[in-house]
Amino acid sequence: MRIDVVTIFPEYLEPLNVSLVGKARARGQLDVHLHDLRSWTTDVHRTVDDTPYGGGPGMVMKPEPWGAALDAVLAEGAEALAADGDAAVGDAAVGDAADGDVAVQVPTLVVPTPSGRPFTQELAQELAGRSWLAFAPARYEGIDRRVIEEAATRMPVVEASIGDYVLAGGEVAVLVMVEAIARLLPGVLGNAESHRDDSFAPGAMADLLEGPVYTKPAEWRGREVPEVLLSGHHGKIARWRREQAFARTLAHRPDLVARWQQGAFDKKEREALSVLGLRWDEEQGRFRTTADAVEE
Ligand code: JBQ
Repeated sequence: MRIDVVTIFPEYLEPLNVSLVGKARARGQLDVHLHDLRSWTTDVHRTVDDTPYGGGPGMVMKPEPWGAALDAVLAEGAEALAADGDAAVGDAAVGDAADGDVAVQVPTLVVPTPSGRPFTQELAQELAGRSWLAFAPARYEGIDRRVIEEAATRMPVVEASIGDYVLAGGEVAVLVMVEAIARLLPGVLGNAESHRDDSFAPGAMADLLEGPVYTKPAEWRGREVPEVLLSGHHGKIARWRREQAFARTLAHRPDLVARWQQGAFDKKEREALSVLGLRWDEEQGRFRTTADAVEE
């Protein structure tokens, strides 16, 4: 996968050289290119922002540097990927190739913004299936809207948010997204790790947080590892872990509990849910807690 990032703080993306993403780069599974947005400014002050039309606080990123940057990234990346002979597995271009019968590749443009769609595991999986991503993290109050609109006529654009809190800019959101995407690429995760049990991965563990984990020693500062984990009884261990996961999800993410369907649980699990105060409400089609009943 090729990844381009255009930013006014390329040094903020240094962590991409480290750990899982860094190793994937070193192995050639990930080809990351960082670009300084200011290299596409034309004034002596290298200005990238200006005051918002209509008034209001803060500054808005000017369209011209972003337009020139995206033009350059598109041209550079398309040339590199064509030279690689990668075109056959590329993403669909929004138009036809101008020359020859090989489609010109375009990236999927990912714009981190608090007003984007939620960046979920599902979106990470979708983006992990593309061969080329370009990220456009903004500082200040965001990028002039016309940049996004024009880009969308030339390539797929995804505006996404990593969560409901305020960041100073999109660079950290890029780090989050790239890590979530990179670990899904074939061969990036080692054998020891796997996607199977990820809390949010579709499949067995979907909508369920993972419970507590323990390692040696069996006693530490007077605290013992739960006995069941030392029992060697695999059935009991699996059930205990599932019950812990239920309790933790109820405590931290009642919104996930609201998505649970009764049919997903066997008799013993329903009993465990009942012990946690979770009862199936036939009329509402969802689990209700004792607290729900008190609210009404
Ligand atoms: C976010 F994606 C961005 C970009 C800039 C600021 C942000 N703040 C909160 N959540 O995902 C975000």
